[in-house]
Parts: sequence; structure tokens; C-alpha cells
Amino acid sequence: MRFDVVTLFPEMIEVPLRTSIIGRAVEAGLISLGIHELRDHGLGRHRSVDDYPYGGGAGMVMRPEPLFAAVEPLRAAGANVILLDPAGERLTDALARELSTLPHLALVCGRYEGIDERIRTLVDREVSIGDYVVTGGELPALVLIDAVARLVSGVIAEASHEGDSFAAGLLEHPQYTRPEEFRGMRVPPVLLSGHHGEVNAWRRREALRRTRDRRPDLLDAAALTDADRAALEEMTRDA
Ligand code: 4HQ
Repeated sequence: MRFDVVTLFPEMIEVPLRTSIIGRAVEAGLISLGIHELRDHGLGRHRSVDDYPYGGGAGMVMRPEPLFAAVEPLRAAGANVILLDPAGERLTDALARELSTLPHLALVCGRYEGIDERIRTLVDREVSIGDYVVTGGELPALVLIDAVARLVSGVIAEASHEGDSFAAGLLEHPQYTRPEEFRGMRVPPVLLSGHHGEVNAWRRREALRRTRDRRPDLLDAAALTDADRAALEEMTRDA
């Protein structure tokens, strides 16, 4: 899979993507990356990429010409073009999985207070990482790339994302490693029992409990079995 990123701050993109799991996937050729500095397409002697808003008001607006110049060749090369923007559709596990089936994404990172509205005609879709405001599209682009790239075959063990909390529609169950006791806190005995059936039943129950306690909205959409409903019923009676 290929990712191209159009940005005013290429170093914000470079360093995270050559680090850790994604860095290794790039080295291994599972993922390829292109980083495109928008300033290269800036206008005039100052290579300007922004200007004052028509109609007045605070803040600057990104001009369309540099963005069109940077993105059109990527579109011509077959990329699906995505603008990171708070007005976009929300990035979810389902959207990450859908995007991971595409061969080529180009991510457009904005800066300043906004973009010229005509830039939206240049993109296939707009994606938001959540209802808060960050100073530029670079961190959202990195979040999207990380969430999508880890689903590309070979980047991580397949089993690691089949069980992802959101894939199952539930939050993850609690996990423990050594030591068996830490500052008086013990690992639940069932996990030490070696009974795989009981371990799996406990994990499912604790995933249900955590989801009910922290994200009941997810529970409504999750595919629950009769056994799940019975377990939830029992928990509600007990505590
Ligand atoms: N932005 N999800 C880029 C965001 C954002 C988000 C605000 C987009 C600033 C320049 N992007 N502009 N949330 O907060 O994607």
C-alpha cells in the first residue's frame, strides 16, 4: 500500500513513520511513502500558501493553487485523496478497515484557520479524527496512516487485529503479565489455571463488563450472543 502526504511540515510526518512498527513495514516494503512539501508549490518570491479571508475576519486561509499543484499529480497517479478536516466523516475501525483495502491514499494536511472552499473539489473524501481541534492536519494524517497501515497484511500478526476491541464491537478485556503479585494486586487466578475454556469465558465477560461500564453506546451496536446477554444480566444482578 502507498501513502502520499502533502504538508507544510514534512519532518512532522517523516520521523513518526520511520519509527517502530510502521517504520519496519516501510523498510520491509509492505508500505511505501511519499512526502510532499507544499511550500515547493508556494506562490511568488515568498512561496506563499495562504492569504486573508474574503469578507474579512481573523486568521488566514490556505490558497487553492499550491494545493491543486501538489495534489493533481497524485490523483493522476491513482491515489484516493483524503483531506483531514473536523467536518469530515469520523475515523472509526470500520473506516480504517475500508481504507486499508485501497492501494493508494494521498493525505492532505491543512494549516492556518481554514482552507479555501474550492479545495474540497480536489478530494475524494474528508476524514476527522475526532471532535477537537488541532493546529494542523499532520497529526490527524499520522493517526489515520497508523490505524490503516497496521491492518495491511504482514505489518502486524493478523491475530493481533482480528481481536481488536472495535472489530469485535467491545472494549478489550483486562490483561496481565508477570509478576503474579505486584504491590498487593494479584493476577486473577483463572488466568493462571491453564483452562483455556474458562480463560476465554472470563475474557469475554470482562470485555462485556468494561464496555457496559465505560462505553455502553458500543454495547448497543455489538453482536451479542445469548450467553453474552445472560452474562450481562448476571453482572447487573451482582453489582
Ligand atoms: N483540523 N480531524 C486541520 C483538525 C482535524 C481533526 C483543524 C484539521 C486544523 C488546519 N483534522 N486544520 N479534528 O482539528 O482531522
